[in-house]
Amino acid sequence: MLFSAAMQRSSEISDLERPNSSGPIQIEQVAIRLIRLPLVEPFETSFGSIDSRNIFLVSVAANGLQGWGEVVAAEAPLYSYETVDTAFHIIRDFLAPAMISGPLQSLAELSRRFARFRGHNMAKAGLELAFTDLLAQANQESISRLLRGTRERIPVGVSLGIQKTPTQLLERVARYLGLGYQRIKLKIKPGWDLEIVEQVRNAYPQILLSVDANAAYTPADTAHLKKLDQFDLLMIEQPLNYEDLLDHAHLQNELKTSLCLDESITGSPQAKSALELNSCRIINIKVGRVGGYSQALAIHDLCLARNVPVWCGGMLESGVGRAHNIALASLPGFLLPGDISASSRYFARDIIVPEVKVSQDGTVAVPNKIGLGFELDFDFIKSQTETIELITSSR
Ligand code: OSB
Ligand code: MG
Repeated sequence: MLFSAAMQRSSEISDLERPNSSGPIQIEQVAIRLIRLPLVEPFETSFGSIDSRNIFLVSVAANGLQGWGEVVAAEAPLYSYETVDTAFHIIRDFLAPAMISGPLQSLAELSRRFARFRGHNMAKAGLELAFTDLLAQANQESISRLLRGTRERIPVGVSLGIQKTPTQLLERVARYLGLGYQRIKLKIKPGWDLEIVEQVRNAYPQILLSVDANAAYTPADTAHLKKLDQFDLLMIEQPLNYEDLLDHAHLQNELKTSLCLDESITGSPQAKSALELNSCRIINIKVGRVGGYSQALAIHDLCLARNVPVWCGGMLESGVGRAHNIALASLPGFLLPGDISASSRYFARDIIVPEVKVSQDGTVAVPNKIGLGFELDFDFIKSQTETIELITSSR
């Protein structure tokens, strides 16, 4: 079944090359908007804690349509070297001028135009997402449909940050299981790992449980990490450094539990290397980390062809980024629950209407409306806006 899905996709792989059915699109304006959204509770990982999200929105305008995307960079270069400020600079000074420099025939043409600029995937992805929303609107279809998504509902999980006490963590696990979430992911770091995983596993012997270390361990911790094997985890996400594919391969060789890579996979060449080296058995796909839909689809297709399950990661996105993640996760290779939680898990109020809801069976509906499939709450966006910058074609 997986195989036939892969075959079916491979004939459609050139979809991104397919000229826009509505003809070439000349982007007239790129708008950058920074807004501040407080988190309902602080989110702590092995690299630090945040209590609000500086949300970076981009919109692109052409022929009376406006497409929206989100740049997932954080304020500090901890998860990635990119930051809100570097992405602002790269978009304003390089990517947006390239984007408006001439008409675009396809999404593939946009990603080729960006490819000569090295790195800065989150900045590139924001504009690719916005362009994809605009293309979907021009074609009068949903983003999921444009990407050849096959699912009407997607399974979801929740990522639980490091807490002050194990009791607080267990309270949150109970709360999200009660809301229907299909998988619990625990953030771990040295000192917050074996004991808390053991407590959660003992309380819930049957649930899908995984851990994410955000690169907090080294190969010297191999014996320690092997102790996680006893907890029947779905996966251990990114235990080692983001550049150490070889060390991950050695670790995977020592472990029963599947490794999943997040930070290490910055594009399809890295995914290919990781799979050839056996650095992991599962891949977390984030459009921001890999530079947009073109790379995300390439990784998806590569994994589907090799029977490697993928799932959609998250970056505490606002509704705009979340809507794009939902569209991506509707593709057939997304076999595991994504980090796509309800809006209310992150924010008291989201910037889209309706907000994203998780149903009691732990799934989220893939909208079939045109474009993003959600309305933007412009009044709320305006009230939270801290910075706006417009880049307009000079011709
Ligand atoms: O490593 O997956 C990660 C959030 C910010 C940065 C990195 C990660 C995360 C999460 C949360 O785990 C995922 C989400 O719910 O958006
Ligand atoms: Mg991760």
